[in-house]
Amino acid sequence: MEKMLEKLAEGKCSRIEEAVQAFLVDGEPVSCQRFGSGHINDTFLLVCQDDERKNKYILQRMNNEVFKDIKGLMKNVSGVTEYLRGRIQEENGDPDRETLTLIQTKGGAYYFTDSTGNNWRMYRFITGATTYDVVKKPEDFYQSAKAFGHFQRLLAGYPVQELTETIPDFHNTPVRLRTFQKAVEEDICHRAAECQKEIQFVLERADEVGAVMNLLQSGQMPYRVTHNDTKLNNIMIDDITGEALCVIDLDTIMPGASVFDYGDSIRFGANTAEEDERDLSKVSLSLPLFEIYTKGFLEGCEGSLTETEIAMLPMGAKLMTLECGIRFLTDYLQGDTYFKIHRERQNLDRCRTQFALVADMEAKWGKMQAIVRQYGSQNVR
Ligand code: ADP
Ligand code: GN1
Ligand code: MG
Repeated sequence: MEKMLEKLAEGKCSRIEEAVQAFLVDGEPVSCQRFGSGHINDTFLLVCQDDERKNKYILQRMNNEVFKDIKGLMKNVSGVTEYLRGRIQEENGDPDRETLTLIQTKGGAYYFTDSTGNNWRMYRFITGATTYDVVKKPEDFYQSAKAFGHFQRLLAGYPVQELTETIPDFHNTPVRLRTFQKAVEEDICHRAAECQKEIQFVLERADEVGAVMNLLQSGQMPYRVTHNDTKLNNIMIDDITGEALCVIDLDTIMPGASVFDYGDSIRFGANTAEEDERDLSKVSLSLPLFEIYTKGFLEGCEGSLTETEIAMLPMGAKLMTLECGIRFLTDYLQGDTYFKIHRERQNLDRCRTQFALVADMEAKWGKMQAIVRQYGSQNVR
């Protein structure tokens, strides 16, 4: 075990051994490997052996740069998972598999700060379920849509005032635009010259970025408890039943617009290419996937969305995609300090796929609206 941990420490995750020792696990740690493909946290699969079986855990080093208030963040995660546990029990579900279970530290806390200031948490590993980076079966995407819609319903009664805003202005697209404009002006890495086309693409759409925030701020659209990071790989699909089992990655649960959750799923899952695809001819909005997600999300919301929210779904998809592209480009201009990269220019490639997708949505705008109208008319409150 010690050798294994030393090796991991070399793989630039220092103090992992301290973290493993800090939590109340069943058995002796036998392996610990990097896991998943998230852009923000460092995730490991930890296996511990006791007399009878191997017990699996997810160990995560939270990103201190991205999350400035870890205490508030973990209060959100523990509060929300506890609340969901109760709601799932009321619906005769299995809370051990249908929501995340935090493992406490030996001192009875939900997270551990190591001697260098890194913050760690641990979850019970959910077995018999998988997260997908691309839509392999349309049915999976449909299931994820129902589950994200239902997730919003489950949390409708959560005391919003208890939620910490873990990343202020997370989906405030006008604020994202201003940050981007500042990054272009400052151009600290001298990268703006090679991104002129992309910068222009954003500026041409500057008038549209406030469409959702204006409705929220004027009270024409309700604030709801939203997940805010509804990528397909943030939902676990049961390997046997094929149903969406558990919504994970709860770091960004905050008050927001329902269309944020809908839109971010479309951005990631209804794209015919991967998020960092370099061949832009592969990027497009799949209308069949758009349709299936729209159907599932509205079903999951069980008639709770207002007419305005439904009418704004296409705009939510477009703005979440544009905003994400703006964020990737901003990070590229600022020297790749926010999103993890695994190769040069990956953030620029990611930005380009997002903008190609926005352009394709604009070309398919009428069709997107017709699909939303078709399913929305059956679901309006
Ligand atoms: P990030 O914020 O970096 O995206 P996530 O919380 O989404 O981190 O975790 C990364 C990956 O780890 C997920 O996509 C999923 O595959 C896996 N994962 C996270 N939590 C669990 C869990 N409790 N059980 C099984 N797998 C998990
Ligand atoms: C990040 O953590 P992960 O990989 O699920 C990011 C999202 C972006 C996404 C783009 C906290 O999500 O906002 O949409 O990358 N999360 C945070 O893939 O910034
Ligand atoms: Mg994730």
